[in-house]
Amino acid sequence: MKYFGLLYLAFFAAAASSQQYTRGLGVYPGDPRQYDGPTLAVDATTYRNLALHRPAYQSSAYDYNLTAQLVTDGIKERDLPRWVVTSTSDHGELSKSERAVFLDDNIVSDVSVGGDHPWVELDIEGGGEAPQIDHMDVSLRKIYAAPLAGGWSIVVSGSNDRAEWKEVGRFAGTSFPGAHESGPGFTEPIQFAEPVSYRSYRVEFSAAGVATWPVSEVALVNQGRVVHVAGPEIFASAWMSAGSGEEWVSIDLGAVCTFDRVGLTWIRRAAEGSIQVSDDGVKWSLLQPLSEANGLDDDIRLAKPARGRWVRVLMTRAAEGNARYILSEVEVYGRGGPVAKLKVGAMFKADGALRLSGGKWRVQRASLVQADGEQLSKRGG
Ligand SMILES: [Ca+2]
Repeated sequence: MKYFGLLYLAFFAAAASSQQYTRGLGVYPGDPRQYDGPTLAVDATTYRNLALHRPAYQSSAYDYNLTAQLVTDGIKERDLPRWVVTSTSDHGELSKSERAVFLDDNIVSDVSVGGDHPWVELDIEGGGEAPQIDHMDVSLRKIYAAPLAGGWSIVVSGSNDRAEWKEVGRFAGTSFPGAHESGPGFTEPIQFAEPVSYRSYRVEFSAAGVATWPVSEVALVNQGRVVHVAGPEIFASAWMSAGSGEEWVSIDLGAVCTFDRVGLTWIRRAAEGSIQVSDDGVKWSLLQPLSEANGLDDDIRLAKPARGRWVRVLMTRAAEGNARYILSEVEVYGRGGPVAKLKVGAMFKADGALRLSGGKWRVQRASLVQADGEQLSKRGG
């Protein structure tokens, strides 16, 4: 029996070492004859924007929304995006991974603050008017404390300059709810005396004898509806760096291409930098320095056509103090690079059914689609 087991193991090991677990990244894993999706083929003749929809990479990004992939999505924006800064009385400004901890609609994730009258703060930065708010729901993880002699309170203040604060609402309680109930925490509603639209809100906690306040959510509300100021609900098609020193965005064109024009659509430009080219995305050579113009559109015509697979925008100095770079689109005009070849013909079945496993259709951001659903679902539409 032991001998048989060894033999079996040896056979299994040999079979496993010859088994093909994957055909490679991006390769259809099933029978190629059943594949109805588009295939990529190099187009060496058409003069076009070679960067459109190609993968883009970054030295850093301020948050998980303003990322490099947005510089090749074909959407050019002019308006300053909106972003948030959050901080607490004892941690200071929160890092990228913690920034949305009390703005993420998740009452399980929290940040703890302690000390005398600790607070959490959110600042709405960037473009657009600050939204109107008339109510705030403040959620805390469970606090186990005996009924408090002096009670406890939450005070919400607003500010537009983070120097002068004005109280907009408060909650006062005598004990902490939920100590004997299930669930991770509790929420206290704070109705404001009147609607306000501040850029910053500070939520301060106080009670004698409570050392730690686990703050899990601060929900801004207007007329009964939650107002999101961060996260995926706030979309702007631009990349914003985390820092303002040396930063870069690079694009993989997919194959060695020839190009003679690079377009940059800035929202907040670099004062100094360059366009670089590479065959491997590692070793870069200078194509042309960025212009010293003040405008937000750079239309860079190269003195002679460049060849390479990778293009990089290197930023070395910010235009204004330590402001982060914001770039909405990078276009690289030339010839070469892969394009998607559609497998047309299999789209409609004889009974009129629309097959989404092949044919001339694609997934697009809703803002780029002009036609309505009825038009889109028609044959040849
Ligand atoms: Ca864009």
